[in-house]
Amino acid sequence: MLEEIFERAKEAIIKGDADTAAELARQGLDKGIPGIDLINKGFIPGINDVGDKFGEGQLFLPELILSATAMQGVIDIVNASLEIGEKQNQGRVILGTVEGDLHDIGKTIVVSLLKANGFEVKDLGRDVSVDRFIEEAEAFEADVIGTSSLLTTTMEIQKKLEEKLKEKGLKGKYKTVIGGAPVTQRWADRIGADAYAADASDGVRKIKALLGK
Ligand code: B1M
Repeated sequence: MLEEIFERAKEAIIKGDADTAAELARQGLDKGIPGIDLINKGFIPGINDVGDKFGEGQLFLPELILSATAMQGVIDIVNASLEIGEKQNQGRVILGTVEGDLHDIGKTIVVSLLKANGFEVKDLGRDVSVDRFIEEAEAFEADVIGTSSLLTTTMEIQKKLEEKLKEKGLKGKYKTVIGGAPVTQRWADRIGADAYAADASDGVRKIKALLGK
């Protein structure tokens, strides 16, 4: 039964069928399937398949946009189902997608899961400049700056953030966590980020570890 819902969820995203995807998300939640499982095991494999086909030239931008829209609808439904964690003192995190990058589906999942785990989170949205990350971190008195990058060309901004933090003598003040499909532990080591997170659950785990929780 579970496998069937995951498979249908994947297919709905591949077809860019927003209504069916939303219906499956609601059905899955009603049946007690954890939202994060629905996303990780059903909808993400769908959007990854679309991404692969787009990369291979088998799908084109209009189809990619339809699938992305269906995915966004599902994320809104699942995020709304995640309750804000009771303990609100886990730490303060600002999170955004880096400058030049408009991909925000994954970043938004990370924001919701952090909130569900009792973090205070400021979502800076997408296309966020290095200067803005730093200004917002200062104003929010953040413990952690999280950046998401989905394009190989925009990963460079994560490096620039590390450089700017060093330049301003702020490197130790904020822990930095990086994520996004092309991002790796190797990249984190290379640029001197404090942690790399492969997915939203890993993000929560890594941020807790960085803050000694
Ligand atoms: Co675009 N896109 N896209 N796209 N898109 C990719 C990234 C691409 C790999 C597709 C491909 O060619 N195979 C490719 C990049 C190639 C490269 O860089 N080498 C690509 C391209 C080329 C483009 C455009 C240039 C296309 C064009 O216009 N010709 C354009 C760029 C626009 C821009 O940003 N300036 C573009 C546009 C779009 C849409 C707008 C249509 C749409 C985005 C809609 C939106 O986000 N609002 C879109 C989509 C949907 C994708 C794919 C198919 C799916 C991305 C996604 O949402 N994944 C993507 C292919 C792929 O990644 N497989 C692709 C699901 C999401 C849950 O995963 O974001 O990885 P992800 O997040 C995960 C983890 O990475 C991690 O946790 C999340 C949850 O598990 N994570 C973090 C992410 N951030 C984190 C931060 C953390 C911790 C964990 O802490 C700080």
